[in-house]
Amino acid sequence: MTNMISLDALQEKARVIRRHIINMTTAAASGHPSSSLSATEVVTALFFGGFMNYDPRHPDTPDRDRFVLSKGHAVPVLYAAMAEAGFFPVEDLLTLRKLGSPLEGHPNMRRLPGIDASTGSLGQGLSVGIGYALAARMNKKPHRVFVLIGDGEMGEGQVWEAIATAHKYQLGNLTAIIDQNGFQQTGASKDVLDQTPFASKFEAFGWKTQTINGNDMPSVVNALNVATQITDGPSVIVSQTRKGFGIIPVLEAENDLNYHGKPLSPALAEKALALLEK
Ligand SMILES: Cc1ncc(C[n+]2csc(CCOP(=O)(O)OP(=O)(O)O)c2C)c(N)n1
Ligand SMILES: [Mg+2]
Repeated sequence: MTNMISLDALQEKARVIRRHIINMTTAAASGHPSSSLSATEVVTALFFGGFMNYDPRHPDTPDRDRFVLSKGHAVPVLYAAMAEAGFFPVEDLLTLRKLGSPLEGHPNMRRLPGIDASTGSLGQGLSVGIGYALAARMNKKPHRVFVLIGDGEMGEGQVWEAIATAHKYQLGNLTAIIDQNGFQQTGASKDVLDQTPFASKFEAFGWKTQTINGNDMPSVVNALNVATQITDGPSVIVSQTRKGFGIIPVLEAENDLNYHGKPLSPALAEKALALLEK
């Protein structure tokens, strides 16, 4: 496995990744920092906790594990992890959303080596993951597929078709993670379309489930340990998080705990970075 580091180092890496997220979205004056921050422990553990096989020098190696960021708007967290992993220079993070940069506002697999799926149109990532998982089985390859989905995104009907399909094919090489941060674009997920509890619904579709505090690194590492041991069918981690985790006091002061699709102003970014120092 690539890049397996200790729990303390993982927590420190998550802090570094949060700083990148703030810096790159503020520099771009655009993007989705709060959606990226809720998923930071999960993405950090996947890339640096020894759960994913990848080679930044050979990003297309066929035996790599696949990561599909279905909630593609949260791509700053993925770019930050990829830069830290050595896929491209950390300085390039500041080209986010700039004309000509491969670091587009949503992941584009045709522009940036190491991106496994072009996403941004919500609802499609689990279907892509199923394709990868079926291909691995047909090719007799042992790699795993991880798909990160938003809780608002779960309102897309295609996701539920994919959930049924993954069970039909008993895809033991597929792990889904729901980033249940409680918000989506227009408000609280429970007000827009309450689909909780997620776990019992997945169970009814034949999946194995775990529900965890997804901003607690030890819980995330433990859940990924369990999930990657499962080989007889698909499993999901319902990762209960907070949007903007790490800089919540800043969002509270702005009276907007969702803060969807808004970068921090340079002044607010300074406050956020100070919070992340502590
Ligand atoms: C098919 C589709 N419809 C609408 C959008 C616009 N959109 C971008 S982010 C978002 C909210 C997503 O909420 P959630 O999945 O909970 O992600 P979060 O930002 O909370 O992590 C929406 C509706 C989109 N990208 N794709
Ligand atoms: Mg959400």
